Amino acid sequence: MKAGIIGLSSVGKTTIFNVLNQGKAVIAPAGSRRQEPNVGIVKVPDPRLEYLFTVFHPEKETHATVEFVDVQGLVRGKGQDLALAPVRTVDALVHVIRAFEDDSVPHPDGSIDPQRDRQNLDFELIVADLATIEKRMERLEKDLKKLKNPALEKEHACLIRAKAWLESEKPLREMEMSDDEKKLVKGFSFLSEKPVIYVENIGEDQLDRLRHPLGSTGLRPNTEAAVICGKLEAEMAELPREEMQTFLTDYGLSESGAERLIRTTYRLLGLISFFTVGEEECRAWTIVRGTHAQNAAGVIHTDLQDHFIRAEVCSYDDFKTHGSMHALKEKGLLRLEGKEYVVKDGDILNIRHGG
Ligand SMILES: Nc1nc2c(ncn2[C@@H]2O[C@H](COP(=O)(O)OP(=O)(O)O)[C@@H](O)[C@H]2O)c(=O)[nH]1
Ligand SMILES: [Mg+2]
Repeated sequence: MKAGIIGLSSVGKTTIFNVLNQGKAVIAPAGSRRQEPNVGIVKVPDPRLEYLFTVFHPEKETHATVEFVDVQGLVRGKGQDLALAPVRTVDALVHVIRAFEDDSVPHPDGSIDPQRDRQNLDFELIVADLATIEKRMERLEKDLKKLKNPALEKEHACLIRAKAWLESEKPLREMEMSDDEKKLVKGFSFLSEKPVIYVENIGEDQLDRLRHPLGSTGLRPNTEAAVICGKLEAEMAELPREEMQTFLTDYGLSESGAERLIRTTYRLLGLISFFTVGEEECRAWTIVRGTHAQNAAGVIHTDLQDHFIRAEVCSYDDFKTHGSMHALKEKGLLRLEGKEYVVKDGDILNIRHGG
């Protein structure tokens, strides 16, 4: 699962990408344009998994991951095809919006206005999608003149609806669609259809906003919001773990902005984790919410899916309360579930198979 970081230039995209990666992608000097996107695989922080490591002391500790892609800045109204191409393939957008004041970092529109920038970029996505639709409709209408084909007619009707929606300046992520339409639309990789996290990059003089997390009220469908201070996070990422903890506590925060952002992205993508445990490896596996046990087994190995018999399941909370698999078994809290069982976030699974 991949998330693409987008936004105007010099809003802090690469700074935030680096913080997420605890890595060192090149920060282009303000105003320059770099072509290749930075790509990073980021561990999803999970205190539950950390606890399991302390119980099992496994040889291998494996977190779930999300991939982040950092593309070059977008320029308003300049035909975004080039800049947006790497973003077509991502599953969600992380839209970084500048809220920090800093005279040494120029803003393309001359002033700091997060609301305006957010609307402008949303508008760019809508325009890019309209261009995609118009191109396809031209072709489609030619073909339909030659041959009446029910599949093409259906596509045409769907695109007409999507076009009208976009023309009313609404993103496709807010349009209700039938399953058929969803499938059709998927093939176009529309930008305004992707779920989005709006990330406000605040200045060090606005840190009190971190202590007032945004609720989900007022959020549009398929969106999340987060506040982060790129500069502070970059400084924090340099600190050893314990010092970082003290630092956070001093600010009255329970986790870093980077951790919060990664977890928010994971949630927005509709992802949850289940665990496998043992002395060899403790691991978090990623599945889409609603996945059945047999398919979840397939994420570990196709053999486990093919020869699936039962899943031995307990919840993380039960495990934590009782402290060992043995105790759970005695209490009857270790369940045997069939292939249709819907795996829950935090389930600990042991796949019984006949392979
Ligand atoms: N004052 C301040 N400067 C920042 C912050 N985040 C990024 N910058 C600076 O803004 C400039 C552009 O940052 P960069 O991450 O390259 O932006 P990008 O073009 O969106 O990738 C750099 O000089 C950063 O040091 C912040 O939170 N506060
Ligand atoms: Mg950059």
